[in-house]
Amino acid sequence: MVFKLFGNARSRPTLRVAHILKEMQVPFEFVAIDVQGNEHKTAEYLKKQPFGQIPYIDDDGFVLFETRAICKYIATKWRGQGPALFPDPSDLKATALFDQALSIEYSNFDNAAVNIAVEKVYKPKYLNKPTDEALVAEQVSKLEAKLEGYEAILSKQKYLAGEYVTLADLYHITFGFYIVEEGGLMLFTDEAKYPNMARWWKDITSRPAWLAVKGGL
Ligand SMILES: N[C@@H](CCC(=O)N[C@@H](CS)C(=O)NCC(=O)O)C(=O)O
Repeated sequence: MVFKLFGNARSRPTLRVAHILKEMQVPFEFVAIDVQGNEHKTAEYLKKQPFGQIPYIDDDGFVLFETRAICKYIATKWRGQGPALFPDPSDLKATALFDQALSIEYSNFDNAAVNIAVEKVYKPKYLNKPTDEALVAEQVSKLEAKLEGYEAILSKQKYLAGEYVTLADLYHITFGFYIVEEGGLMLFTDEAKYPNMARWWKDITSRPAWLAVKGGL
């Protein structure tokens, strides 16, 4: 049975999974969930995703939610078909550095990036609600306080876990893209301030697999 991705055609978490499917060259069927009609809050849907969020996947009856877990599953199952997006698990130190990079994204980037994306893009564009500029300023300074750390790492190596791109780098695209391309904020694309982060951002966002899905499914 074909791999199914249930979500929304323009939702960033859905596109995170679609991106990794493209990276790993996995054919899939996209199944649209009626988010406007609250399909993701129905009893039927909650059996698949108990938190009422999109996306989830069904791989021949195997149901999984949480995008980071889904992406790791895809990158593991089809390892060898596409780029190796995480180190060989038998390499203890490379795996530890990969876990560190994953934690960097989740601890230092995700929360502020989601909040900025919601305020700058999601509310005005999709909910017809005004942006809370004070909240944006607070979240931007929270994120900016972390960018020197990124710059320090990326001045010594090409990617967050070392010399090869991993899932940890690619997870940043999900909400980083909203901030930069739709929200119009420079932050980590400012070449004068963060030359290595800007170089890294350009690299990860020009991958053909991302370009294939970034406009939606
Ligand atoms: N941690 C989840 C986050 C998914 C997520 O934020 N989904 C949003 C769509 S952009 C959602 O379903 N929001 C509806 C809600 O939380 O009620 C993941 O990575 O899968």
